[in-house]
Amino acid sequence: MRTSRPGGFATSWLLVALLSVSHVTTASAETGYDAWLRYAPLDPAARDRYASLPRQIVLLGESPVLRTARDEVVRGLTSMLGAPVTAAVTRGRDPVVLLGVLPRVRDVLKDAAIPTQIGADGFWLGTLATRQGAIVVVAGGSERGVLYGAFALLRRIGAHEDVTRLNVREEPSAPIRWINHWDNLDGTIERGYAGRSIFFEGGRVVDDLTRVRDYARLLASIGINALTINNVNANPQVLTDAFVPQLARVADIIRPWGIALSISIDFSSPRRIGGLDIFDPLDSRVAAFWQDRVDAIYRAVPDFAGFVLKADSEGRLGPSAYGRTHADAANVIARALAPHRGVIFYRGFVYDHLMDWRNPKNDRARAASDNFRPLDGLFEPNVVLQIKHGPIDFQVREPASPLFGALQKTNQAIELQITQEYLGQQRHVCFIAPMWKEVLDFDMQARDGGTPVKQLVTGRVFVRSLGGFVGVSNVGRETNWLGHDLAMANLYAFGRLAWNPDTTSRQIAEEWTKLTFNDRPQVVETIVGILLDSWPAYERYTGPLGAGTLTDIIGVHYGPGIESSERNGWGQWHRANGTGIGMDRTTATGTGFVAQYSTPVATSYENLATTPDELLLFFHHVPYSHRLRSGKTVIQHIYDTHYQGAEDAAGFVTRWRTLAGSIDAERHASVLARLEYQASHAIVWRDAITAWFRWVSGIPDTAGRVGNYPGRIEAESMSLDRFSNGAVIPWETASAGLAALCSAGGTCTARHRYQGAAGTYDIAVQYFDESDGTATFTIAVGDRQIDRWVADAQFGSGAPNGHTSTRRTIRAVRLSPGDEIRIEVNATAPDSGALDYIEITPAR
Ligand code: GCV
Repeated sequence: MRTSRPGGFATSWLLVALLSVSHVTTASAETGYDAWLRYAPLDPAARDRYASLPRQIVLLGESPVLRTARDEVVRGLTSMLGAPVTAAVTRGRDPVVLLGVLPRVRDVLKDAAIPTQIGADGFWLGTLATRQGAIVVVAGGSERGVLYGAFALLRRIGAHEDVTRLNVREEPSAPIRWINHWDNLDGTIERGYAGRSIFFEGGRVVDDLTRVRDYARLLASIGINALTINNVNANPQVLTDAFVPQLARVADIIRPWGIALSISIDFSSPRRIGGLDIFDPLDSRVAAFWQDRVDAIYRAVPDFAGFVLKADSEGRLGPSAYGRTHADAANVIARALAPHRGVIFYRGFVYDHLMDWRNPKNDRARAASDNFRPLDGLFEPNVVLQIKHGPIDFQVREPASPLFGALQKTNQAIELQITQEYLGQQRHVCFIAPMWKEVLDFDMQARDGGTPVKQLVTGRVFVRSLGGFVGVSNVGRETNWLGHDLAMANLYAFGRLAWNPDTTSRQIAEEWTKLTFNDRPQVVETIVGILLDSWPAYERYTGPLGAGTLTDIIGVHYGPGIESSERNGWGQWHRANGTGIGMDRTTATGTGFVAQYSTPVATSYENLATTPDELLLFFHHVPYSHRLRSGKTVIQHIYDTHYQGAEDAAGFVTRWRTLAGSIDAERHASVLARLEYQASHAIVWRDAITAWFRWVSGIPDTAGRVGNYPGRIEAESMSLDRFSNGAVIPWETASAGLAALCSAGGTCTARHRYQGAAGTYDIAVQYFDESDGTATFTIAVGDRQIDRWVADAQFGSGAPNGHTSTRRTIRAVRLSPGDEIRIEVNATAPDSGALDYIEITPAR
């Protein structure tokens, strides 16, 4: 503890003038909108611990960011302490919370034990004894630092930590802590799963930017300092004179939160909106175009942060159109930005999506290093290479991209995906921090002495001044931002890891849970437990041993679709065939990808014996009989983990149920609904993958589960009226590959005469909830209707398949031999109201 000498120091402040800033707390339903910034009123016991906390907030200096910091402290303390906290312009006899940038604070508190230096965006929180009592100081290395310090103070109180003896100095790990959005100007979001864009609608920035302001507040609280608001598959209109004033509106809203605006650009803009017939980066007219557009933006947005550019990737035009390099492309724009201190993020996600899949030497994983390693040292100082964390594309498990270790003279930032494109799209809980940590902590051995990815991307290893973290967030207009309340832990984790990548996943999960829900031990233990178990569970029932997420990779990337990755140019191949599975990426016999790592890392991945099991199939093609370290064969591992994963998902429901009454009813119910859905979709994954591998390998499950489903009655074997049997594509996503389709519309009926023992059963109805219409399902036992529901969810597909396969379970149904179970489906075309099976199991 460091406090000032007893007796305190002299102060010339006499007057206390209360400003109008004060906040009144009102109780409201928990919607998730405030996320971790709820500032829930402390219970009386906790409140007593903060009795000595000053109730007056004094701000040194004046600016939008500083005012934001002060107002946030007023708001947070008022709400948590349940007593008025006020902003004062000067200090009187009472203790205060004092906020300001370091030089101002040191000026005022002469002789106090305050650090002499704080890095940019850093802060110091201290408690100092003065003649007026203990004051709390929030000193920032910059105005942003003051804001971050304010949030840090509130976070500590929100988590019920002691603030009576503060002496904490924090600095962010890196200057780049950016969020990207893949929002389109028409209001849609590419890979967004929580409604339409909060930024755009109908080709324009939305009129009401309230949500943007509130989002900026959330981001500021976790240290984010720039926001790219439009899709990397960019619309060139963002650069037009008509659009720039709209950008300025967004910039004005987020600026008080210390967040600078950025946009994604289209490399062919000179031709598409610039009146040129060319976009060659070495053409002087093209350079002039970029300078003109950049200058126009800075006139409207003086603190504009810069651009993000996706070029020569997935059909986007780039420098290859003119035989130029990525450095040529980045540099022409970088030079336009440099006078304004702007930066350009050039995406390392460049690959050929039309690759010849028949060539065993072809490998998408090689692309980033093949493209960019030769250019190291050729980029302007304000270019940052933005590199996805793995060499493919946000799969459930990938090794760290070798490019992190290969660039010594180029700024780099790691791109992490918060939106759960390949991780259950926020319908499944999947806390990604542990996955990110594995990559961040991975030692690339780029030179002696340990070079984990986190130190490479922050610029520490090769002494780069620019570096850091970019997160693809894609929040939408759903009230709780990401659709699933628990998914917000990922946004929070991104910011906390960008601030300090040494923080553990558990620390982040605990902190987030306390702030988002409450700090009752049972609540914290349960939610943290679910969060930490969620990525391993998701991995178990989706993609094994580094083979990738076995989803429909050319579609919506959601449900299972095992062969979709094969025999096409997208390069997400797992090469599963009748005898084995995995990509041979070795130097000796494979694509040579492993050689892109430093020698010690490459040596370990080159050899089967030293490759970790969890990445085995990323690096090697092995027979299904290959034995893992666990002693299990690969095929049995696939069967076992898929059953285990589905059980884990079912366990999340049970665990979450225990929280009834311990957290608010609103979020308890909404998360429960998502977890129940997840548990049922995990069964779809389990069955699809195990059935497919059973078929392709010809090797049975030693536990006898695969292909053997007690209590299951296939729809196509029921007595059908107006239904017709149809093949489901891919076949493994329907039980026995078939479903009963109600394609003609109207009411279709499926009947089954129950012949089992009398008793109480759960009846699961497996059906397909297509996005192209609605279907109403009614189930009856005899003349007793036991359930009715409308299938109108949006899973991004209008066909029966692994995305749309959905389960409804009717619990505790009395059945007697001879009972007729009848399902009626009323479908509106083109929805086919498809039914897969029912499953009758003893009631749980
Ligand atoms: C924005 C993947 C996604 C695309 C995304 C692309 C990218 O391929 O599926 O939707 O495009 O990555 O990161 O550019």
